[in-house]
Formats: sequence, structure tokens, C-alpha cells
Amino acid sequence: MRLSAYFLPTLKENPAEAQVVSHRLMLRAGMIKQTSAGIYTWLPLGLRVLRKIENIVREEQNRAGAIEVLMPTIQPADLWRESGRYDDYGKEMLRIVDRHEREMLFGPTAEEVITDVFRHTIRSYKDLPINLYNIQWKFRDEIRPRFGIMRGREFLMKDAYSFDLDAAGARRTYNKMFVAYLRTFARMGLKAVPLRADTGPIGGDMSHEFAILADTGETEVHCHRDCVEYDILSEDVDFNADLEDRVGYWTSLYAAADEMHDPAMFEKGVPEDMRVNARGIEVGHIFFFGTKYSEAMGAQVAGPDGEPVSVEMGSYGIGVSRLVAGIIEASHDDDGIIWPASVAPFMAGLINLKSGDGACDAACDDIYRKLSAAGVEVLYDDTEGRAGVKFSTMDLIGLPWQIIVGPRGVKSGVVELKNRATGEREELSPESLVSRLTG
Ligand code: 5CA
Repeated sequence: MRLSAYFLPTLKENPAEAQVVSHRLMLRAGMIKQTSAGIYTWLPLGLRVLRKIENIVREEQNRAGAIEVLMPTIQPADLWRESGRYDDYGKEMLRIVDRHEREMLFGPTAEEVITDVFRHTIRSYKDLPINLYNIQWKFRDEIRPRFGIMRGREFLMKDAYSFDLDAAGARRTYNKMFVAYLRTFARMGLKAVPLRADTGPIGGDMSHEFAILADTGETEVHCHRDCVEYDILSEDVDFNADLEDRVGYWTSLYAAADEMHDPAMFEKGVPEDMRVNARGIEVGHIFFFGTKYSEAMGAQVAGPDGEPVSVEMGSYGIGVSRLVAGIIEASHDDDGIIWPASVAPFMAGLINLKSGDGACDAACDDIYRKLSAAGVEVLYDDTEGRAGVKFSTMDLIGLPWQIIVGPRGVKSGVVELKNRATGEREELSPESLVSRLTG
């Protein structure tokens, strides 16, 4: 993408309304624009990151055996009356009346909709287990939307819903999601700690919240240091196998959110130098709630003996849009964002220090064409701005690599490659640069 033809409305000054670094940097890097309190337009750079995150979430859900669907954003109130949650949900639910005076709502979550799909389509235990997910916008009329998209009113969530014949099966499914979550966050360069958590308005009796450590987080985290330091991606996980031992290892380590924290147990169970007391951002939450919705809404299958059985359910959420902010909280410096390669909006920024100069333009065009042809996403700053501005914009938007092309280098056959994360710079020929970034 040529910057001269792109839409990247960056800001020089820190916006006064932004209290946390991720919000500040997202506004300054031209990733989002507030449309109304807690409601945002995603600008091109932000959207690219959102889509990358969404895709990692999708790949890991698919790997763990979940199947993608797409549910509507607008739901009928009647389904929520059946589950008994219509009145309980209170003011956080945005209620809408259509032209026929039918009560509708903008979905804050989708247990009712998916249970309705299930009860009309699945009849036999032979069709179980099944786990359906979607990545869809949700609306919660939060009292205090804040920190930008971190706590928005409209936000993108991945929500999966599982149906099993019995509690043992549901536990196997829960374990798959548990491990899929650890992999998902690790692939984004995050260390997410699974905390024993309260179930809140979703209900149920088993629940874990996944939090990434950050001072600005709203969740209190008390955990064993091993939870933070464990490397899940070095393991080869077979999602068809029983994952009880693997999840058992994690759940044996002390890790609790505030409501579930037991200081005496923490001190007894975890040596002092291994205790982590920190703040965290909740990026995912999984729940096992048994037959709460299936009984209320008549989601039954014929069991092996022909008798009807209410299915055992769980739900599994990931804050896809919140993750964009979470990753920035975890990865930035004074100059701007430092994107992990897996979610970076572009892999490299190509800076032409003298646009309009024949030799510089030719060198840049060549690099740009070769990298693009090899599938490397490049943002090419071909504008006529000052070098200093170009450098600070590239640092701000945080692409993993910067390729700097200037008249002096071009004359002697070299360009500069800068690693955004480490700051390391190196001079090399355009050919070696291309093979480095494509290799
Ligand atoms: N139905 C269940 C799981 S599918 C559910 O709704 N769980 S939740 O309430 O915990 O939400 C799932 C995830 O969405 C949270 O872990 C959080 O990362 C994200 N989330 C929740 N509220 C907001 C919000 N206001 N803004 C941004 N992300 C949010």
C-alpha cells in the first residue's frame, strides 16, 4: 500500500480524552475514531489489526473442533423471556421496538439464539458433541464505557457455545477451549493467565477468566509465577486426545481473580518469591453452566435409550476488539506501538527519504514490487514529507520492520533495515533485504 493513496489520519498531539496508553496510541496512529460514547469507527490501519486477530481466533477455534456460524446482532426479546434473562439483564441491554411494536434487542451475548438454533435442528445424541461459534458485534450499554475500545459499548466478540450429552463430555469440550485459548493468546505474543472466576450474569458453576497482565487492567490477578512464564506454543497439542491432564496442570497452579481470591490459601500454597499480585485485562472468559439454558428453553436430544436428555452447555468468549488494545498495552514504548508480527497491520514500512528523486524512487519501487509479489505486506511512504516526520510516523504505527532508502545509500547500493522492537539497524543490499524479509 502506498501511503500517498492510503487513509492514515495520524495525530501529532496526545488526545486529551485518552487516559490509557493503548487508547492514546490507537487515536494517534489513526486506527479508530469515536463515533459516539463507546462506539467506534475502525479506520483502515485499525481494521487490518482487528482482522488479523480475528483470524488467529478463528484458526484456533477451528483447530479445536468448533464450527463457525454467524448469528444476527438483533435478537427477539421473547427468546430472552424463555431463558428468564430478559428482566435480569437490566439497563446494560439495548432494547429496541420494531415497526410492528415487537420487542427486540441488540445482543449482548447469544446463549438464547444458539440454543434456539440447536433445539430446532439437533434431535439425537448421535449428533453430539457440537460446538458452534461466531465472531460478531455485541452491544452492552456499559455505565462507564472507557479506555477506548477496551471497554466499549459496541465491541467484537468471539462467542462459542457447546452442547454435550453429559457433564463428562462437556468437561472435555471445556478443556479443549481452555487450551485453544492459551494457544490463541500466545500466538498474539501475549501471556494470558487463566484465573478461577465468578460466573456473573452468564451463570454456571465452572468458569475461567483469561487475563493479560497490564497495570491499566480492571481485574486483580493473584497467581503462581509459572502461569505467566509457561510456553504453550512449544507443545504439540492433539485436540482429539483427552486434555484433562494438561488443563489439570494449569488449574493446579494458584490463579484467581479478585472475587475468587483466598489470601490464606495463596500464602500457604505458593512460595513467596513465586507469588504474582498484579492487574490484568480480561481478554477471554469461559463458562460451563450445565443445563441452565437447555432446561429453560427445551433443548433436548434423544439419548441412547430413547429418553429425552437436556444437553450440557458451555459458552466461551474472547474480546476480539479489546485484544487490539490489550496487545498495545503489552507491547509499546515511548515512540509508539510495537506490533508482534502475527497481528501487525503491515509487516514492513518502506521509507523513501527523497520522494521525487529518480534513483530513490526506482530503488523503492523495486523493493516494494518484489516484497509485495512475495506476499509481504508493505506500507510504502512515498510522500514528500520530512524525514523526521516519516520516522516518527513509522515508529508510532509500530510495524515490525522499517526499510529506509536514501540518496546516499542508493548511490553505494545499500538500504537500511531497522527492527522496530529492538531498534537494531543494519545496512544491506536491496537483494539481501528482500531475501531476508521473504525468507
Ligand atoms: N456469553 C459469554 C461467553 S461467549 C460472555 O458473554 N462472556 S463475557 O461477558 O465474559 O464476554 C466475553 C469477552 O468479551 C470478555 O472476556 C471481554 O474480553 C469481552 N468484553 C466484554 N465486555 C466488553 C466491552 N464492554 N468492551 C470490550 N470487550 C468486552
